[in-house]
Amino acid sequence: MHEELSTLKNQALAGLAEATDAGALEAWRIKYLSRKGGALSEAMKVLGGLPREERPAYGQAANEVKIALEAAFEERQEALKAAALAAELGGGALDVTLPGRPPALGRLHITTQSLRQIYAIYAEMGFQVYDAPDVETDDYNFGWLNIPPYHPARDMWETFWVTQATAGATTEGSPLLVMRTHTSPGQIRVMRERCPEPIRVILPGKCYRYEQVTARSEHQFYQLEGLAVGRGIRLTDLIGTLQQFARRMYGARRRLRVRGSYFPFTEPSIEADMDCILCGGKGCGVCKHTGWLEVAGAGMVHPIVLHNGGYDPDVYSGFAFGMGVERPAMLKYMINDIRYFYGNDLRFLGQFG
Ligand code: FA5
Repeated sequence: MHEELSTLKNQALAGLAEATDAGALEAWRIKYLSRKGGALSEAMKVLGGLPREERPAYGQAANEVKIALEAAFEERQEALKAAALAAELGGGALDVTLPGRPPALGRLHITTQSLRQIYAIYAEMGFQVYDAPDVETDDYNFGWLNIPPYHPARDMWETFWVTQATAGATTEGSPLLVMRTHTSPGQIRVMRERCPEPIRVILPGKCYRYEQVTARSEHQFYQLEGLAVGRGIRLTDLIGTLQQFARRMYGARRRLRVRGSYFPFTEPSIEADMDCILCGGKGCGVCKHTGWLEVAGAGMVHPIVLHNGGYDPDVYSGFAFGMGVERPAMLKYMINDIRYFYGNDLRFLGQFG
C-alpha cells in the first residue's frame, strides 16, 4: 500500500518538473492536489477499506505525501515567477536607463505675450485693465461716440452686423447689434460705470471689421484703447503717456511726433508716430522710407462723448488713444504677414516665447 503512495509521489514530482508555465502548473495542481477528484484525494479513499491496525500508518504516510507535494508546488510556482521576471528584465523589453519622454508644453500666443508687455508698461503708469464686450449695440459702437446714423464717418469702419431675427422673434424694438469695430465703445461703458470718479484705464480686446484680408489687415484683430478722464487733463499728458509707452516698449531713445488727424470721438485728434525702430529715422523698407512708424490714433475726448459718459465737459476733460496689437508686434519681430497670427501653424507660433 505504502508503495502506491510513494509511486504517486514520484509521478507527481516528475510531472511538476515538466510544468514550465502557469497554465501547466495549474493543471498539475488540479490533477494531484484538487480535493475533488485529485489523485491524492482518491488515494485517501482507500483508507476506509483497510484493516483497522493499518489505517494510522497509511494515513500518516498519505499526509506526508500531501505536505511534500504542496511544498514542491509552491517552490515550483516561485521558481516560474522568478524566471518570468528575469526573462522580462533581461529580454530588453524594459530599459530603465532610457531618457523619459518630455511632455509637450504649450506656449503663450505671441498676441498674448505682446498684450502682457503692454499691460505691464501701462500698469506702471497707473492704468487699470477694463474688459468690455465684443458684441455691442450700435449706440455704443457709433452713436454715443458722436457717430450718429448716416454720419459719413461710419465708412471708416466696415461693420459686421449681428442678425437678431430668430425663429418666432422679431427685431422690432430691440437695439441693433454689431461686432465691435474698435475698442472705443468701452470708453462709454467705463465712464458710465465710474462717473464722477477720475478714470485711468486701458481696454484691450478683439475687434472685427468686414475687410479684405491682406498681409497687413485681418478681419479680426486686437486693439488696445486707453482712456484718462479727470480735471485738468491736457493734450501734453496724452503725448507724454504715448512717448513713455514708445520708449518702454521699443527702446529708451525713441522719438515721438504727432500729426493732426480726425476721429469723430476726439477733438482735437492726432496720430502719434515714433522714429523707425529699424533705421532710427533714416528711412528703410519697414517704415516705407518715411523714417516714422505709427504708434496710435488719439486725441482729447470729445465734449459730446464726455457728456454721453455722464461727465460735465465744462468741468472734466480727458484723453483717449487706440492702437493695434498685431501690427506693432509685426514690426518688433519682423513678421511680414498678419495672417500668421491666426493660421494656427505651430512652426510659426513656436518661435515666440
Ligand atoms: C480706431 O479704431 C480708433 N478707435 C482709435 C482711436 C481710439 C482714436 C481712441 C482716437 C481715440 P483705427 O481704425 O485707425 O482707429 O485703428 C487703430 C489701429 O488698429 C490701427 O492703427 C491698426 O494698428 C489696427 N487695425 C485697424 N484695422 C486693422 C486690421 N484690419 N487688421 C489689423 N489691425 C488693424
